[in-house]
Amino acid sequence: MDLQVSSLSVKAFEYQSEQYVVIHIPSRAAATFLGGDGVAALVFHLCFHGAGIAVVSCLPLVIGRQLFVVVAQLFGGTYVYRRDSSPGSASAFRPFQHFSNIRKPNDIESFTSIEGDLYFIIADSAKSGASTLYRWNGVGFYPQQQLPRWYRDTDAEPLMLSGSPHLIMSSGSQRPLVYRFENKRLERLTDIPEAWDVYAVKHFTDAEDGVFACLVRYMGDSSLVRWDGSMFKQLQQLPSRGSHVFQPLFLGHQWHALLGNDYGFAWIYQLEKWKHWEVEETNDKEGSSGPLVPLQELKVLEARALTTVRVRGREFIFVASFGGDTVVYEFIEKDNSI
Ligand SMILES: [Ca+2]
Repeated sequence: MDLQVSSLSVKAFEYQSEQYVVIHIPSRAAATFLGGDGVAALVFHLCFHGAGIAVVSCLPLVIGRQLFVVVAQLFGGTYVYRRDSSPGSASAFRPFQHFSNIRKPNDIESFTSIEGDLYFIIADSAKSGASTLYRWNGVGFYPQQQLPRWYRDTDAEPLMLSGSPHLIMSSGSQRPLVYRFENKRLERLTDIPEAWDVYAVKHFTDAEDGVFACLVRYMGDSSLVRWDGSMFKQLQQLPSRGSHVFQPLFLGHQWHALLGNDYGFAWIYQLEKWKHWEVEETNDKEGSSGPLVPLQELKVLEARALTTVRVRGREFIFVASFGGDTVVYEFIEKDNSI
């Protein structure tokens, strides 16, 4: 299915037991929500306030029966919208809060603390900007912590390590940093070695094999790393000049990863299961191969994000494309490998 619009991001979420997808469409200055009865039913639009604004990222947040959307803009600050659920305005979102301290937002992510509190963080990629963490206090969202200035953070990635919340921040100025979240604060734990100029990080957790992360670099190679209990170790590098997205997804019974390319089409890789994940240090780069093996080319230009949705046992992949149309694929597992 071709949605016939370019988009910068797609995110799936569940709201009142229904699957939704929010699609950020820059040309319409709007986010479209798909959901309800089947994948293609258009449910509601969120039109942003102000003319000529550049929306960078939008994140849906479900708190109880309330639905919020955090919208980060290049100009005019960050807005939190709340869905108005009163009768007669079922499709309306209204401005709820406004934050003006983020100079150049690049990403928004949310996570829940061990105590059950909801947080979201906005990565600030401005030269003198500071990424800021906000906390839901039951009434509204309030700034909780600022990360150091001058890091030029491009991406945040919340994840669980050893049973507690952590956050990886990738930055234009240094290697990605791993923070541990405890006592309502992010504390710097370690960095990811061998990784410079990482644009974004996406992790996945396998019940048997542990925590992995895909690190995408726009210049140079992207890499797959694995958490060994105290640090992330590199497993594989993939040539990725021109990539903004390297994102894991679970399809069928296996982990996969999509690597986008601003100069061409995207590729889906499949993760092989290894008996041992400890990689020997070797200088022999020629012929070295990793657990991600190419599976299929997807004809999506300038892929920027993807999300998977399961509807009645069927699996769909939404791929956001900046240069072409947003495409929905259905995953069909083959009995025999290709
Ligand atoms: Ca992110």
